[in-house]
Amino acid sequence: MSKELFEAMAQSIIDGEEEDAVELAQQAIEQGVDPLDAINQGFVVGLDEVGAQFGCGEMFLPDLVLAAESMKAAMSVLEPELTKRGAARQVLGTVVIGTVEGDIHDIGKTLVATMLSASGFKVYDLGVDVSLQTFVDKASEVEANLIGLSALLTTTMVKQKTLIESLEEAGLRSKVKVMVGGAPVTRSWAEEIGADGYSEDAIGAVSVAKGLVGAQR
Ligand code: B12
Repeated sequence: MSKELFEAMAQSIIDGEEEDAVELAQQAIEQGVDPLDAINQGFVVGLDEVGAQFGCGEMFLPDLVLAAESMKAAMSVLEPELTKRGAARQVLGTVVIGTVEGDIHDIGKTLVATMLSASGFKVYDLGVDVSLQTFVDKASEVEANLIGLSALLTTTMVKQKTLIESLEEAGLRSKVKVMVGGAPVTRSWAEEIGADGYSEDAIGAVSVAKGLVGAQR
């Protein structure tokens, strides 16, 4: 049952059919499907397929845009559900998160932010194309325990490294932990740039964040 639903979800993203995506997301909630399963086993599968076809020249930018819009429409239905499921917890820590400058991909970053928030973190989501100074200033202003940096392009990953250097220069490196992620980001990159944490997905991000602030996993 869910398998067919997940396949239809993936297809709605591949076809860029926003209305179908919304309807399928609503169906998932009505049928009691875990919203995170709907995201990861349904919609993201379609987005990955679109990304792969774009990468080898079989789909083009308008296809990518339509797929992303459909994905965001589905997320707008599923995210409140994710938040509801994790509501009313003690505050585990404060996180400032955003997509680094030069990069406007926000679907994965927003999912990580939602999951952190649903798991009990106070989250300041700075959005996309965020300047390094904005991260540093906000982290300082809200006395963040953690900064989360998302980068989806090989050309913008390097900003994660620069941010860590900026924190060092500002004398803040010992006060705030840095967690990095995004499709091209790997554990070895995270280690190379001196990040404190890395995760390849949103569930992992929550457990890494808990570990970094010393909360129970
Ligand atoms: C959707 C999409 C777009 C949409 C973005 C819409 C939006 N609002 O986000 C649009 C159409 C705008 C777009 C634009 C571009 N894109 Co694009 N895009 C994608 C696509 C298909 C999916 C990305 C996505 O949302 N995935 C789903 C989410 C859930 O996954 P995720 O982002 O990886 O996030 C997960 C993890 O990485 C992790 N994570 C993410 N952030 C963080 C942060 C922390 C702290 C942690 C711990 C974890 C974590 O957890 C998340 C949840 O599980 C990818 C291909 C792909 N499969 O990745 C290409 C892709 C990233 N794009 C690509 C390119 C080239 C571009 C453009 C340059 C195209 C162009 N010629 O203009 C522009 C760049 C614009 C810019 N300056 O940023 C390339 C990048 C190639 C490279 N090596 O750098 C890719 C890989 C496609 C490809 N195969 O060529 N894109």
